[in-house]
Amino acid sequence: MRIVVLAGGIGGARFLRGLKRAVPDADVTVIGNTGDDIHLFGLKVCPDLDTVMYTLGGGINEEQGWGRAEETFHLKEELAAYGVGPEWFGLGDRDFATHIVRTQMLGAGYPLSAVTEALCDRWKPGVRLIPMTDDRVETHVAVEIDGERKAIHFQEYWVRLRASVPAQAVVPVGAEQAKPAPGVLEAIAEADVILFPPSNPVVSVGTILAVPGIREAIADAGVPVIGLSPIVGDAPVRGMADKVLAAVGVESTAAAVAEHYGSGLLDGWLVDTVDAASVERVEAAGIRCRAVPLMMTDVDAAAQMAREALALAEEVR
Ligand code: GDP
Ligand code: FO1
Ligand code: CA
Repeated sequence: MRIVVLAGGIGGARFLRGLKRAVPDADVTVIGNTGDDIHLFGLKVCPDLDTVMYTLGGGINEEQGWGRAEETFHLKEELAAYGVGPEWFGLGDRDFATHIVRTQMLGAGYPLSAVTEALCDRWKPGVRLIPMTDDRVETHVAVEIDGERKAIHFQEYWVRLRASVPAQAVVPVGAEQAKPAPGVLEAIAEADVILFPPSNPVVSVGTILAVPGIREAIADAGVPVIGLSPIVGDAPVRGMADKVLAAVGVESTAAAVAEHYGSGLLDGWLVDTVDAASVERVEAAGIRCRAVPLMMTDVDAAAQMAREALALAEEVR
């Protein structure tokens, strides 16, 4: 079975680990979000690609959900001693090596997709991980600070400000001109099923869908497209997805997120059992819906979610 998954960072990565356990023989292609990417200290950092790569490759800091296990921060401390920041972004020593290798390869002329493949040669994530595009896309968030409206990098909004000010708009800068990376449209066209894991609908899945051609390819693939809600009990399970959902005028409920994707894209949607009352509303929007446990408390729980998603795919096929 060929499965395509559109993934952000932590939510996507933990779901993928479950999917691999549920269907070890499946051929899984992951289209990764690169809108969170940031240049720091002259290095290109790709948080969501790395989160997927480290999580599936066994190198992730489990508690944190991002960054490397057994990490140290000597380099960051030395940079800070020179007054070189930003101090608010925690790049560890082990993680730095990934960004150095990536930046070196990009500088030598390799596209990000080829670089990602090379990094995965080490981590062996067991999936084919492709960035959504080789072109530069950077998510910016419009905020008002001290009466002044400005656009800041998504990481500054998320990590430095902890989404503490309202997001007035979320803009994937460069997306309109971006082309899907090699293999993205082919994987979608050849998929037997397409999954939206419980990733952020705006700044993860939404950014991937903003690359011209990807949304259309999914809608035209003619195979079941099944999503899992990242919103449980009217709030994100972790993070601040409610803040960016508000920016696009979507309430933080499992049903509203399904309607936001819409029946033109989604064939099926899983909500958590605590949101069972919203099944009717989602089905009224033309999307088949089931309520099942959606908390990824461990890999087995995530695997069971993957099985439910694949079962729903068979129901709508
Ligand atoms: P990020 O890039 O690290 O923010 O990760 P993603 O975009 O892939 O996923 C973020 C989303 O995952 C958040 O909106 C969370 O609500 C959601 N999430 C995290 N853990 C769980 C879980 O156990 N169950 C569900 N249903 N959603 C989760
Ligand atoms: N998230 C944080 O909340 N604080 C950090 O200092 C931080 C550093 C960081 C470094 C590398 C990396 O790959 C990810 C990192 N993240 C950090 C997570 C990540 O930037 C965000 O959680 C996601 O991009 C939000 O979607
Ligand atoms: Ca992310």
